[in-house]
Amino acid sequence: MFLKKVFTLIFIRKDDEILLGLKKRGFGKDKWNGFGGKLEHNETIKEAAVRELKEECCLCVKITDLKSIGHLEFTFEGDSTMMDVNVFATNIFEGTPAETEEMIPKWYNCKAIPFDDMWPDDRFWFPYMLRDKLFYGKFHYQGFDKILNYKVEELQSM
Ligand code: 6U4
Ligand code: NA
Ligand code: NA
Repeated sequence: MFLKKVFTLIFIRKDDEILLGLKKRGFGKDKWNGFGGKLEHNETIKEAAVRELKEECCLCVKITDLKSIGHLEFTFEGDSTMMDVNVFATNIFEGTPAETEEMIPKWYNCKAIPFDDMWPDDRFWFPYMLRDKLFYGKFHYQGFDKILNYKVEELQSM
């Protein structure tokens, strides 16, 4: 049995660009990724996604503009925790991305995603997101660099 921990992950899209952030500390340090984190007490998943985006790169989005686009599950050899990651996207936002204590934001062209400096699983599910397909992915890691086994599939609905 796994102990499930819920996380959010949000991607901001603008024309042919996507906003990524370089994590400055903690889990996933020095990797480019979307913005997100754990839920706080009494918070819904979408409320957490909006809060984390604001905290991590100073952008504001409305809950009603968030689209659920994917679901990811991560497990690690020798660890009974399952990271349950709810992925969201929107192209409606207010503000200009700014560096914070946690992240350095940067717009990337969708054809030039820096996969070598991201979580290894990202290259398997980003293509679904970039083609506007809903997806489910499940990855079992050894350490944080090696994927022992995985499954990714397109979903018809979330
Ligand atoms: P604190 O304790 O406040 O620093 P918090 O911001 O709540 O942490 P954090 O940053 O640890 O949470 O959350 C991890 C973030 O990384 C979430 O947005 C989910 C995302 N994430 C975790 N594993 C991932 C993976 N293998 N691939 C990926 N994103 C992942 O693309
Ligand atoms: Na975070
Ligand atoms: Na956070």
